Amino acid sequence: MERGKSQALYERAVRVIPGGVNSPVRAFRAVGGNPPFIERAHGSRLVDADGNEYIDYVLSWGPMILGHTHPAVQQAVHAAVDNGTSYGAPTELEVRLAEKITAAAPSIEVVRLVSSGTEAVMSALRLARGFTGRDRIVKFDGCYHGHSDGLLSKAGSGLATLGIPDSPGVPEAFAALTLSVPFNDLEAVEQTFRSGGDSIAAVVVEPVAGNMGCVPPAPGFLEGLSRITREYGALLVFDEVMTGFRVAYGGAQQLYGITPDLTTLGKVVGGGFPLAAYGGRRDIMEKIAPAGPVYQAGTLSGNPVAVSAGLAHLEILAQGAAYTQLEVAGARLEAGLRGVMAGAGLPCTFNRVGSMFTGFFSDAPVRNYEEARRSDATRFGAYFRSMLAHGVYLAPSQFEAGFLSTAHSDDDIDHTIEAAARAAATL
Ligand code: KE4
Repeated sequence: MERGKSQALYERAVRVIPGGVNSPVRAFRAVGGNPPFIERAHGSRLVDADGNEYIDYVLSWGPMILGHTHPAVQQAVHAAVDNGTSYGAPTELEVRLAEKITAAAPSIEVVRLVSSGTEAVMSALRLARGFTGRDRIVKFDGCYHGHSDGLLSKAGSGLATLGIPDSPGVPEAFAALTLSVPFNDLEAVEQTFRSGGDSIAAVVVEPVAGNMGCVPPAPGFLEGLSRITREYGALLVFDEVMTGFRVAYGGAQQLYGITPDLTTLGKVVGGGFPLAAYGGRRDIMEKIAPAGPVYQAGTLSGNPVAVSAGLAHLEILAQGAAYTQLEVAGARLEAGLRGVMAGAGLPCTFNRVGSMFTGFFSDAPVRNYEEARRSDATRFGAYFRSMLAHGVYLAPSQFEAGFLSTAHSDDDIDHTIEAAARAAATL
């Protein structure tokens, strides 16, 4: 596979961009080699600067659920751009998207649009503290909620990928306000609340974890979080930046029948543009300025081009057929990959919820971060490099989720399974 142009671009990039990338996981540090520089994408495919084509299971880390350059999304964006790209003033488009979001997830009575998942979660937790008058937050080891200061302790995603336990630059005073406990461990949550529940503003959770690799909630886990937070007067915040409009049109809260107090959204809702959101109970959200005293703002919040892309995504996803198609494709991919690893005698635990998934090189269940860390990340690196060489672009970390889109064909999946068989023979 020719890689000369990507390599030359990488050597230029590292001189002017930290690590040559604008987000750490893109650097391939955990899997070895330097990343291909992508030039264009279409449907299920990426094409790099050297003309190599890949079946894309990263999909911009989740947003591109309809595949790249979906005609309806492209048309909506082109039309929006022709009307101007940013006004810094309210538009009908934002009202329409807010109405779609609140219709999709009944727990979201009022919603504020922002520009990134980090901003959505940071704002939701400031609101939870402002609403409850309490300071502490409970999160879960291996869950990642963006890079705001208080949330980088024992986080997943890039910190897990790079093996960074926490980040320098976060004042101890901030970190001390975040308590992190094992995912799927209700007893640990109970114990944390018993020892100080009246100072806890909120529990923030990825209802299906994606940032330690895909780890579904254990039966009763989410219900337990709802009970405990209610009992102690804390808020339950579902970080659905990854799962929102991904695992179901109404997100994980629809799939598991749980009503959080606040929800954050991102990725799919932005249709591939910098758009995210946070929302929830009206009595809580109306504490947000200018309706209330909790301040949050953003120059490009509700940007008309981004909102147009999000609306185009949701108009198609609301029809429902996409989720049936994604479940069938996910099951086909899972069965194929499980068969390959079993046939090669390789330990493999495969976690999947709909069209988000992770194959762990582990012979034990993966139900939390500690168990995820037992996976053979070195073997994953070799697998990743072999798959890439055979035109399959996986998430470049054992501790990330992969995604399918409605543009992935049966042939794409069959090619992926064949590539996995070739890779498995070398592991
Ligand atoms: P952003 O600020 O990257 O838009 O969203 C942060 C975020 C918040 N919550 C959840 C559940 C998330 O998964 C994310 C971002 N996810 C990572 C990938 N696991 C984005 C990829 C990256 O960091 O480059």
